[in-house]
Amino acid sequence: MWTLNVQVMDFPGGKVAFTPEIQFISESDKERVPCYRVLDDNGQLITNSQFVQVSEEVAVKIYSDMVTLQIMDNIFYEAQRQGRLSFYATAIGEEAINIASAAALTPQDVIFPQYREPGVLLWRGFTLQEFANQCFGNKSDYGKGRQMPVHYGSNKLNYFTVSATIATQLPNAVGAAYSLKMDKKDACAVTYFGDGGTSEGDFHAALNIAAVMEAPVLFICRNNGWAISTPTSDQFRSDGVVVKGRAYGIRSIRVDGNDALAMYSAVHTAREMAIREQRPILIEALTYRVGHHSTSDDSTRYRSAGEIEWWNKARNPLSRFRTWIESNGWWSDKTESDLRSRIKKEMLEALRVAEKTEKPNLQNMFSDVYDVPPSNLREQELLVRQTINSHPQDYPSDVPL
Ligand SMILES: Cc1ncc(C[n+]2csc(CCOP(=O)(O)OP(=O)(O)O)c2C)c(N)n1
Ligand SMILES: [Mg+2]
Repeated sequence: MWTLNVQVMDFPGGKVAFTPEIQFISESDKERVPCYRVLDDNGQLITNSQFVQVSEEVAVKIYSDMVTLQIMDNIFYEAQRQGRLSFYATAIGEEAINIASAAALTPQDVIFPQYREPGVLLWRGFTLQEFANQCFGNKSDYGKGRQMPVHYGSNKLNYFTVSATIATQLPNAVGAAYSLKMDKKDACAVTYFGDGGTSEGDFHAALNIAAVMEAPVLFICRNNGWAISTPTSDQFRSDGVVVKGRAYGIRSIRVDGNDALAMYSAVHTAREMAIREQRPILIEALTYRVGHHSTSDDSTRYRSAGEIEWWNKARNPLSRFRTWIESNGWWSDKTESDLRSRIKKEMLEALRVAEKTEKPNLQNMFSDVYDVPPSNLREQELLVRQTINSHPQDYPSDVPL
């Protein structure tokens, strides 16, 4: 406890009381910030929990989209293992964060994603065919095959294209939020990032400028315990991410990211506050990356298979939410098996179509940045064409020249 002197220093930043004690602010509170949840591990509603009611229609769509995302991930992952895709990253274990947060937003809210939130696009209506086209980089891919798989984007769905450079989307989101503020729009910007992203300077710069400019932006951190092989204990010494909000003057909440109902309620409430009060909000969603970081990683090299399995079984976001919708009479074994077989069929068909669709013309590698291509780009294009001509066997035959 501080002994405060009534005397104050009238400092440019406001009035500050004096104290005669040498007392440092503690590096941590005695107790960790609690985690908001609505459903317990078994999917039972916790008595007296506060939550935003969801209609049957929304609840069923949340669950169906979580299942769809899981099936899409499993099929794309296997396709990569068969050598049909160059790369893939699953969102397994993080389906509730993906889908329930998206459900709490409106289509006018502008999304600035990392790479593990394809569920937000799925919720907004991106089709399995559109996902497959991007992963195969074919001529129907909006990115014209210029990005790695899972780097989706959609103008129509207000979803900025994924950028692989960690945390660069955060300052962009604040700029977009400030623009929405100036235009007095009934919308906010929403940016997603991982625990690893909080170690980037961009995270801190973005939080600070958002607070100062009172920008309506939601910072949604998926704290899944790992940044590739780096555990959070090597990432920060604070009580996770949630406490960093206060240092920048940002209202913050910690949520059980595997509880779809809690995620929905927290994001819904945060969105209303962000727009009504014109302020940023930080949400730390605690979860676990059940999949490998990507297909370039084998996570059993740095964590036990037992730990992964425990999270997959005991903390599964799908089974928890399913128990709740079933208890409301909104779901059954029959709807589950119908949905799974329909989505699996649709996914395999989307994969088949995307794979046999022609690739974008080689020329697209050099266009769209400059009105008139500079000489170095023209030289590079010439060099590529000459090399292909002299070594045609080393280049894919399905890329039109
Ligand atoms: C600026 C930058 N540094 C390093 C990398 C390499 N990298 C790709 S993903 C990743 C880990 C990110 O972890 P986190 O933000 O926790 O997200 P998660 O993969 O857990 O969803 C790193 C270090 C990168 N893409 N960009
Ligand atoms: Mg992480």
